[in-house]
This record gives sequence, structure tokens and C-alpha cells, in this order.
Amino acid sequence: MKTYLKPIVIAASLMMSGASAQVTQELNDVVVTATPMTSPVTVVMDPKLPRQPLPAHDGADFLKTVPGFSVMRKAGTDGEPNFRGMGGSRINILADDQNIFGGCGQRMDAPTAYIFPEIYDKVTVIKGPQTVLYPGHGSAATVRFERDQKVYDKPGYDVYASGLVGSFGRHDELIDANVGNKDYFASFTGSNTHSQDYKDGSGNRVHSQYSRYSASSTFGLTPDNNKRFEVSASRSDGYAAYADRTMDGTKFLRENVAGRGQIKNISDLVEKLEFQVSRNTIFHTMSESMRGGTAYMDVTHDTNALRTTADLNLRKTTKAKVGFDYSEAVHGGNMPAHGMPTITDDSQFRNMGLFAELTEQLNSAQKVVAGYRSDLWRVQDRRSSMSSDTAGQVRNEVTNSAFARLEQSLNGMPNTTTYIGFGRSERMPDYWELISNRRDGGMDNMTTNKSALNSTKTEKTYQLDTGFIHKTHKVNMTGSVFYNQIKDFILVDSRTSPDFVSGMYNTPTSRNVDAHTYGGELTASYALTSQYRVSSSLAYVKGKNETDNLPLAQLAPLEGRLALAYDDNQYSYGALLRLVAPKNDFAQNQGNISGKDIGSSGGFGIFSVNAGYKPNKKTRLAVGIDNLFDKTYAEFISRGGAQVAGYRQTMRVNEPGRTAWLKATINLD
Ligand SMILES: [Cu+2]
Repeated sequence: MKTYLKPIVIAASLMMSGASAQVTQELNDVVVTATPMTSPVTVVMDPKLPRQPLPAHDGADFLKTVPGFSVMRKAGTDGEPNFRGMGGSRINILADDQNIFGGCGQRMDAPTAYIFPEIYDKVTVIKGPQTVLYPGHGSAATVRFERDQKVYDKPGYDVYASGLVGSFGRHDELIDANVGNKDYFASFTGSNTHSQDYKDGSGNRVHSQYSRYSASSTFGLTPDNNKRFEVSASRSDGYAAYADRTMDGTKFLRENVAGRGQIKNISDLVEKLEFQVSRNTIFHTMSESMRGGTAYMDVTHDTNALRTTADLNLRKTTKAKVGFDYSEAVHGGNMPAHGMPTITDDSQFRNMGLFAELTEQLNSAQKVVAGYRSDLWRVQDRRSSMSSDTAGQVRNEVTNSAFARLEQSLNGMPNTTTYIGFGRSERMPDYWELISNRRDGGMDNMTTNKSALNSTKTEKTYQLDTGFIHKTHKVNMTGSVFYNQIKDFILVDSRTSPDFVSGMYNTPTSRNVDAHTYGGELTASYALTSQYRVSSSLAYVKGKNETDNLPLAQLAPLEGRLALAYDDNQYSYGALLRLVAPKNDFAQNQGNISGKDIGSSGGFGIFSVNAGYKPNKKTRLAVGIDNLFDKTYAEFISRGGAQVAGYRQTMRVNEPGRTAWLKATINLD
């Protein structure tokens, strides 16, 4: 265990030496290995920078560089993000402030499966229940993938393009092109990615090949400096092999149309007004066709949403953001193997929310941020009475969430901000928890039609968040710790003894239990010289299922990272050591909508190296070798390996072995 505590010691010594350090020039991150908090509870990232380890071309793997995040592996792509042990809908994923709910009842497609980070300009993570501005079911973190729409005051264009080649036949191509003048703008993004099966450290092939493309275009008008109106459309599709189950994803079609507008400087009171309407449709097919079978199933999830917000200047020191959002999501599917080839709806979720967030600058050193949100939910069970005992029934629910946070700059310690916040987040159970799973059935649980619609209560998280940020050019240190009490935590229980599963698909149960978790993340980096920087991070979480007197399931083990980087603004070199502790406390067959604990896991250390070259300001080359020593390992939260003909079955889906990659990016403007 001692090895894994080293980052803490290093961090502590950096903290002491950092307090009196002289300011020197800050280094650019050429290859990002760990991302610190940028402001209280908030991490902001540039998705166009190369990352190590090389992420799959989807939004989950990308989040791995944020301490506290881990990803449940299913195969090559479409992993499931988990933050501080909270998975599934507890992480609210937003693409341009729209929820994309995956379609798969077996959760092949987390929302991040439809998101290609590099086509966005900014990714923001807000930790804990410390915002109420966004729709969805999230309580543990909010992740926003955003485009900064480029507007022009004279004719101009910007083009960003990147290409990547890597081991196991991986190649990515991406373009983000913008053009405009003072009256209009237009943009186009396109991405394509492909990978063959990768091999784990022992040289065993993992059933994991995938292919994806995406294309989107936006057209907008800027009648004057204060107004912007735009329409956009996008489409993406692909396929992916899954090593953790008996079917593969052969279609992941997402189509999106949206209209949005922004009017600024309306009056002294109203600084900005924004509105958005959007439609997201998912058509997903899972089938046996990639492994020689013929069985298949289709699912659809269509979401229409509306959102409007106003930024208000209430007083010189008081700002507010108030708004309203509405969404309507219909899920459907077919079962050709059971004589139902036509897609029929199984549920509708309607949600209407009102929210307000207030920022009060108390004095030059103190700020209070507080918010309140109320949602009205209406869930309709549209299944037939053959497959649900709540067929046709409607559940209405009101959820309330609120938070307050004090941020304070320290007088005695320059460049240091501390914060303390308390939040209550009430989470409406999602599609999987209410419709896919069955209810906590007591004695009679041998049939599949015990619907969870009315029995699964909303989940209430009461959380304390506190931390600090200390930033100079030489030292960057951040710490965030949290403690929460979760009332009616929605546990997905697949235990067979006691009997929580039923039917031929072993449908698990959505149960409410009481739980608590605590932990935190620490990052520290220190510029040894103007070219050398050492950085480290640590993430820890512990939790308990109080009702069952068991550890809370799906909590990743203690993890530390240590990196050394050289950057002279033209050449860069870096090395990354990731250390993960063994984990022996687990809750067999308990978990969330995306996975469950399957046993203890061993600790491991993974060493990776990278190098970069910037011949000029517009071009960047980066190369890396991940898992240099070709270690065979799997993440604790990863899914169990399935039996796939021609492949070796493993307890968990193993991570890739040694992976080399090269990425080139170019900016033209
Ligand atoms: Cu599926």
C-alpha cells in the first residue's frame, strides 16, 4: 500500500515548497495526463489537445484524465463513465446543453457513446450537486461538451484538422471548419474513426473492433453584435464489438436538429437571453451478426427539448441566471425473436424544470453561489399488460434540488481560493431504473412483469463539498473532498441469493437503500525549471450500503498518477506512471444500470511515455506509447468478460496492452 501513498507525500512537499516559489513561465500541456480543477468544483478542458492514455473516440474515455473519473470497459469503445463511484445517469452528460439518453436496455450506449469530444471546443466538469442549471438525472457530476461558436466581424475562416494512427489498426480523421462575415457564419464538423480488435498485455485478442463517423453543420445569422441565431443538424453512426456480452452493437444512429438564439445587453437588468429547441433521435441495433448469429433487436429513444435562460444583473454585486426547461423522451423497441418485429413505444418521460442560480460578491475576497431547481416529472408506462403490471399507468413526481457555496480568496496566501458548499440533489429514477429493471419484489419475484414504475423512489443526495485551489506559474495545487448521505440510493441488485433477478434475461431489481460515500481528489504540479514540470494526482472514494451492511458497489480503488514533463515550446517529452491499489471490499452482483461488482481486483502500475513537436504555432505532432511494459490488467469497475467464439474469456474485460499512437493537428485561419 505504501507505494500508492507516495503521491500524497509528494503533493504535501510540493505544497510547502510552492508557497514561497518564484513565478516562472507556465508550460503548455502538449499531452494531457491529468487535469486539475480550474475554479471551485469545476474542471475545464480543451478537448482538442492530445491525451494519454489514448482515449477511444467517444466521450467517456476522454474523461479518464480527470482525477475521480474511471471508465467501465465493455470492449474497445462506449465505456461507461463513473465519478466517485457514481455511475449511470448520476453523471449528467450534456452535448450543447442537450441530454442524449442512450437507447439500449442493456446499456450498450452510455450518452457518451454518441459524443466525439474533439469536435467540441470546451468540456466542463462540475463536481457534486453544485449546480442546478441543467436538465437530466445527474447528482454526482455534470459534464458539458460545448462548442464555442466562432463569429466573425469581417470575412474569415478557421479550419482545424487532425489525424491519428495507432496500434491495432486505429485511425481517426477529424475536421472542424468555420467560415463567416459580420452577418452570418457557418460551420461543419466531421469525424471518422476505426479500430480493429486490440490485444491485452498477454497478447490475447479482445472482441473489440469498432467504427464510427459523425457529421454536423451549423448555419447562423448575426444581425448585430448583440444577436445570434443559428440552426444545426448532425448525424453519427457506427458499430462496435462487445467483449462483455453475447451481442454486439451494429447500429448507433443519432440524428440531431437544433435551433438556438442569443440576445445580449437587452437592458441594465437583462444581460443575456438564450433559448434553444432540439430534437435527438437514437436508433440502436444490437445483433449477433458480427459473430455469425442471426438474432437482433432494435431500440429507439427520441427526445424533444426546449430551454430558455436569462442572465440578470440584479445589483452591482448580484448576478442571477434563471430559466426554464422542458423535455419529452419516448423509448421504444422490438423483439423479433419473440414475434414482435415492429418497434413499439414502452415509455414516455416528461420533465419540466424551473431553476435559478444566484452569485453574490460579498466583498473582494468572498463570493456566495446558491441555486434552487424544481422539476415536475411525468412517466408513462406504455408497455402492454403482457409485459408489465403497470401498463398504461402514469407516475407524477416533483423533485427539488438546491445548493449553496462560499468561495473565499485567502489573504494570508496569495493565489489561493478555498470553498465550502452544501447541496441537496433529488434524482428522478431514469428509464433503466423504472422500466428496464423490475421492482424490489419481496416473495413473488419469479415473473418478469413486476414493474418498478411506482415502487422505486427518487434518490436524495445530501453532500458537503470543500476544497482549495492554489495556482501560480510555478505551482498548481488543487484539492477537493466530499462527504454525502444518500437517502433512497437506487441500487441495481442482480444477486441470485437472495433472489433479486427474474425471467429469462435475469432482469435485475431497482432497490432503494440508504448509503454514504466520502473521498476526494488532489492534484499538484510543480515547475522544476521553466522546461521541466512534475505533476501528480490522487483520487480516493469509500462508501457503504447501510441498508444491506455491505460496501457500496462500483467504487473504483485508490488511484495515483505521477508525471514528469519537459516542454521547451517546440519539443516536449513526458512520462506517466499510473498506480492503482488492489481492492478487496466489494458487493458481489450489486451495482448500477451499467454494471455490477464481480469480485476483488489486484493493484497495478502502468507506465506510459509521450513526445511532442510543434514546428510552428499552427501544427502539432504528438506520439505516445501507452502501457509501455505491456502489462495485463483490468479496471475494478469493468464488466465481466463473455464467452465469444475464437476469443479467450477473461474474468473482466482486459485493458489494451502496449499501444503506440501518433497524432497530428493543424490549425488554418
Ligand atoms: Cu444494445
